[in-house]
Amino acid sequence: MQATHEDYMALAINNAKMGWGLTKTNPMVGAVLVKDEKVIATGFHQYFGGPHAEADLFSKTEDTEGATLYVTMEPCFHTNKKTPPCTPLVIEKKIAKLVVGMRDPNPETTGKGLEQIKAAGIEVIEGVLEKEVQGLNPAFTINMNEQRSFVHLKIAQTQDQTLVIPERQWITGDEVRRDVHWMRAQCQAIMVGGETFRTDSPELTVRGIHLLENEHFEQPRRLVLSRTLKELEGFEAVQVNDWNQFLKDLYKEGIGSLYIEAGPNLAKELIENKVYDYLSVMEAPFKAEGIRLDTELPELSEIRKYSNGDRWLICSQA
Ligand code: AOF
Ligand code: ZN
Repeated sequence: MQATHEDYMALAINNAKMGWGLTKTNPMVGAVLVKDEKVIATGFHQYFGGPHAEADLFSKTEDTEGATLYVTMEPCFHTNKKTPPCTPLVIEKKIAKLVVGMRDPNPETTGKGLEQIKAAGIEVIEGVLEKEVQGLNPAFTINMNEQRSFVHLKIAQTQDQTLVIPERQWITGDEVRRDVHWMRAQCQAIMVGGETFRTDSPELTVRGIHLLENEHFEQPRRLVLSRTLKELEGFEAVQVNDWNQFLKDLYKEGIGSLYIEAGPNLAKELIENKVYDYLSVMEAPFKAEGIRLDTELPELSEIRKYSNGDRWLICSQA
């Protein structure tokens, strides 16, 4: 059976994900080159400041004439940046067809890359697996459209919404903990409230995943929301009066994505004021006495299950 555009785009998405935790405020992008129904080469944006997916791919093959290039996102057009634009490169390689999942939300490129590629006589197909491709980089899209940091809010709870069990730091099991470290790695800053900081003494570092061995990986900044704490070795105490302004300021400092691990008070404030773009509720399969979340969870869009009975309840605002 012949592979479809969707099949190759799915492969490009898998390639894009290899840049997880390494592209920082740049999007994860993957590419696949196909000729005579064979995959000739693949590529991805490997790290912030490094070659783009297209440049990575074309560095691996000369056999490009007449081929079809699949890229998760429109090739970049603008030049005032760290690496050369991909649009002229794509044209120079004499491919016959370009298939993209989405346009680049960066207004410096949006639509312009595709226009120039079409003008060069290359057939362009857009919107293949668009929803999946959009899901790769929700933070980048928010950054571009709203010039603010994206917020991934995480809470951990029991089935009866207890967020704090006395004398116990982790509510959920090892598999969730590993995923939490991958989530932390995806952000440029991790935040907790002062209360959680005092009771849990969290390290707020990425640990125990192989990404740490990559020379391009950098630990996120560690922020503690507190009006009283001041000197904190390795942590930054921050105060927030206006969340929207705070997120804009963070973005200016190079934080495209903020991961907030909230306790009961902070979670209530953020949920009730809708200060999150993506909410992950990590839920353990039991009930317990302790401090509960004193507000309703928003409607959930997806539920994933772990082998020990833990569940990952996801709510996306977008
Ligand atoms: C692509 N392919 O793999 C990526 C793209 O500073 P630079 O040179 O790394 O450029 C960053 C911009 O390039 C980013 O804002 C976005 O518009 C685009 N990202 N484009 O063709 C890629 N990562
Ligand atoms: Zn590019």
